[in-house]
Formats: sequence, C-alpha cells, structure tokens
Amino acid sequence: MEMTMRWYGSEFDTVTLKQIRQIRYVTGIITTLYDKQPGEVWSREEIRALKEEVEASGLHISGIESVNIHDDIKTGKGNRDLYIDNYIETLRNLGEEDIHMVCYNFMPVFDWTRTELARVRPDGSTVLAYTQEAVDRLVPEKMFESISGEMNGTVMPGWEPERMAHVKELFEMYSDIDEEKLFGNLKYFLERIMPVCNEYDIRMAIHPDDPAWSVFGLPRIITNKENIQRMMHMVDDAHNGITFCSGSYGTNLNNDLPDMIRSLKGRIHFAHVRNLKFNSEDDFEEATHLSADGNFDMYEIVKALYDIGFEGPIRPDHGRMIWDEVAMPGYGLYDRALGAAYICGLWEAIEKSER
Ligand code: DNO
Repeated sequence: MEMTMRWYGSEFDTVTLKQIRQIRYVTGIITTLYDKQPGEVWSREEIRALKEEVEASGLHISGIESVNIHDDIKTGKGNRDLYIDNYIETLRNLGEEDIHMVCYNFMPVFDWTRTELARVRPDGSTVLAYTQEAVDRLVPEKMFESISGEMNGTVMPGWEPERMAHVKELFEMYSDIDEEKLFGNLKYFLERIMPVCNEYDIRMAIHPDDPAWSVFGLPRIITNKENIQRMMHMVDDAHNGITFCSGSYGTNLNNDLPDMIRSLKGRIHFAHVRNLKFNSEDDFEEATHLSADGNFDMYEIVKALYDIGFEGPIRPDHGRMIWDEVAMPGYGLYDRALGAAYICGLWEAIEKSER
C-alpha cells in the first residue's frame, strides 16, 4: 500500500502540500480539479499543471478522487453518450499524464450524507454524524440548508451549492429510476469506458454509497458484498474495481468488512480507512481511527488488505476536528495525520509479524 492524503487544491483546501509532506507517513496525494462540473472534459494542460504543483512539493499524485459522473449518465437520459465521450477524453488525458487510478461514485442526487457536521464529543472534539431520525424529519430540498451552516465556509464535495440549488429537478430526473435501471446504466457506462481504461491501465474505483442504504427513497446500489460482486461480474475486467471505504460499507452493521475485503482480491484499487461509533443502529458518529474508539476492528481491516496483497493508495478518511482547527468538516490536517500514522503502524506490525 501507499499512504496518501486527500487534498482539494490550493484554492479550496485549508491544508497545504507542505503540511502534508511533513506528516512523513504520507507520500501520495489524492486530488481532483475541484471546480470542474460533472460532464466537463479535463484538458491535459490542466492535469499537468496540477501534477506539477503537487510534484514541486516533493509529493506525487497517486490517483484522482473524483472524476464525477453527470446525472444524464446515471439516469441514462438526455446527453448520456456525449458525457460518456467527454469522460473517456478525460480518462485518456489522465492516462497520458501517467495517472492510473480514478475514484468515482454512482450515487443519485446526494453524494455522502451526514445529518450533523460538528457533533461535539465529550473531549470537545467535533465529528460528522448521522441519525436516521433526522433524515426522516427533513424534506430533501432542506438537506443542504440544514447542514450548510456547519461547513466552515468550505465547499464540501458532493454538496456544491450550484448543484444543491437544483435538488428538486434532480429528484424528478430520478423519479423513474430504480435499482435495476441504475445497475443497467452503470453497466452501460463501464462497458463504454473499459477500452480506454485498458489502453492506459486506468483502475476505476467506484466509491460505495454512504450510508449504505437508500436515502430519501433514492435507489442505492453499491452497498454490500452481493451488489459489488454483481457489479464486478457484469463488466468482468480488472480495471472495473472499487474503493473500499470502511466508513461507508460499515454504516450497515451486517457488512462484515474483513470478509468483504478478502472476497475482492485484485479488485480493490483504493482504500479509505476509518472507524465509526454506533450509538444505536441508526445513529452513528465518525470516531477516531483507533479500534477502541469505535465499532470496527481496524487491525482486522488492515490485516485483510495486507492478506490480499493490496498495493494501491490508502488514505485515512474523515477525521475529527481537534486542536481548534477550522477546516472542511472531516478534512482537517491534524486528526487525519494521526489516522495516517496509526494505519502505518498497524501495517508495519502486520508486515513484520508475517515475515
Ligand atoms: C466523502 C468522500 C466521497 C467520495 C465520493 C467519490 O468524504 O468519501 O465524497 O469522494 O463519493 O466519488
């Protein structure tokens, strides 16, 4: 594995490349052209400029999170073929610039969903949290409003105000899309992009739906072992793989995370590792990475990745807000740096005890 950290670009992130470099455990950067809209082509020049900026700091780009998918592709409507052509062109340009891992998601309307962005824990740190009860109380159009006050002035991925201004229309677009149709549209998309992925050895890593169940009645498909196996078999190419995100699959306590990892050998191209603490089945908060602080056995998760010979980028996922940092919720410097150190410690211990 290679330890990486997500960085949103100097224009949008409160964390600098210099700070990330000094974490030392981290060698790779996971980034994106944050102001690109879904469907737009990323030019080679734009990609190269981003690459050069990262490399000037002594780090390198280990992959992209995300190249977002236009809703016409997810719904199979309107200009889907045109947007897939654009996607292919972006992939080709990334490949030409020697970038070989792309994370994306196929979630309708909302990317990941949390109902609180700054729940205060007893030690005064704040964390992202979710309660089903809060979702049930809200109409979808109010979702953005209800959390935007806690975004610390940042633009959160998947929650761009321009997109959220059209939530009502987006919901209408998806009104006749059920799980089967969504699977079909994903298959269509994957079949069209696999040739360019093969040509440039680009590993596509679909991110799970978070939480791993339907929110506001929208279909969600990347939620459990059975569905991932279905997705992998329907387009059976090693470049069609996944982002294993423990905090997303882990929202459903029926998902056995180490077992899922072991069943996905060769198809996990990217790993997001974090812990969750459940207060009840439908109230959870994002704990520290430490096993003892949440419900997951982080040793077992890292061990499973080690056992399947995982070689891709791994990143600490959302962290708490600590030491008075003001940053994008989940994406501050301090707690993610602690997470990176912890995961590297687990990895080293496992590696040495296996020798
Ligand atoms: C949340 C992230 C997601 C993820 C996308 C991938 O913090 O894990 O927004 O980047 O779903 O496209």
